[in-house]
Amino acid sequence: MFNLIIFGPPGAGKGTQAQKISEDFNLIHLSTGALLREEVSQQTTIGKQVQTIVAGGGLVDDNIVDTIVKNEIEKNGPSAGFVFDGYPRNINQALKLDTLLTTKALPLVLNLEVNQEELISRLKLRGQKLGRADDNKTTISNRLLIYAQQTQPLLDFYAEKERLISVDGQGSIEEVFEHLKEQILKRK
Ligand code: B4P
Repeated sequence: MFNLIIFGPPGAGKGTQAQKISEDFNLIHLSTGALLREEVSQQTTIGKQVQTIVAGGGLVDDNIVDTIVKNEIEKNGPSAGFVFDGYPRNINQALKLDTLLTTKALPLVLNLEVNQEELISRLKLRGQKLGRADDNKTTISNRLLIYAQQTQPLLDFYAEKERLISVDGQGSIEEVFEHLKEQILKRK
């Protein structure tokens, strides 16, 4: 079994593509954003703790997110392969993930490249359609800024380890998926 990280700024299509990849390659889709939103909607102890941060587009504390990911990996047993979506988002999380996967193949990183105008327009559209608390103008700017400061530097981290593949994320959902699939099959 193998592992993948789907990487990119907010609105790049991570969740969309991770879903399709997980179905096609029989991997488990692990979205930290979705898991955090679930904690919030259930109003668990963690959910109450993180709801303001998630709604404002800030990064949730590493210990909370790392624990959620660790639990999901353990829950699914040693033979499961994952598509990590939205994780890691900073260098500490990236180092943590590699330690959590010591007995598994270290994930290849698929980076979706999408220009800023397109990102903003996709997120605004989703805000209008689904009403997600963090898809509004102010929060979108905050998320893009945090991405640039804390998450984007991981591209160098993975490139140095020769684990990074960048793909144009600007075609249709199907076109982007075909490009990703081609890259995965080359390395599988
Ligand atoms: P996420 O859920 O990861 O939010 P996201 O970055 O917006 O990605 P998402 O997967 O939802 O959107 P996508 O690009 O697929 O995180 C939410 C929040 O949770 C964070 O702000 C943070 O507070 C917290 N969090 C999560 N992980 C964390 C971590 N590791 N550490 C700390 N905090 C964490 O899609 C966007 C839109 O584009 C969709 O509407 C989609 O339909 C559309 N789209 C996709 N592909 C398209 C295409 N090819 N063409 C046109 N539209 C497309």
